[in-house]
Amino acid sequence: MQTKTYSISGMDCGSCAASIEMLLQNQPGVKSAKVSFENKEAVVTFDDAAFRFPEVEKTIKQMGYAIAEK
Ligand SMILES: [Cu+2]
Repeated sequence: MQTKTYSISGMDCGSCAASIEMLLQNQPGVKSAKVSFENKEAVVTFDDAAFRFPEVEKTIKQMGYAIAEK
């Protein structure tokens, strides 16, 4: 299990943050996810064996946002 902070771009309100947070929480291997609109970042705790960052990145891009490793 590990926790990483990612930067998120493209959010323009708190509900953007809430929808990204929900999406992250539903990804394979994710134990918890917290997205902050103010800080433009996401803190994600996940199981390395199951978490697939490239997939997550693709899904978030399809929603109109971008996520990047810090
Ligand atoms: Cu929004």
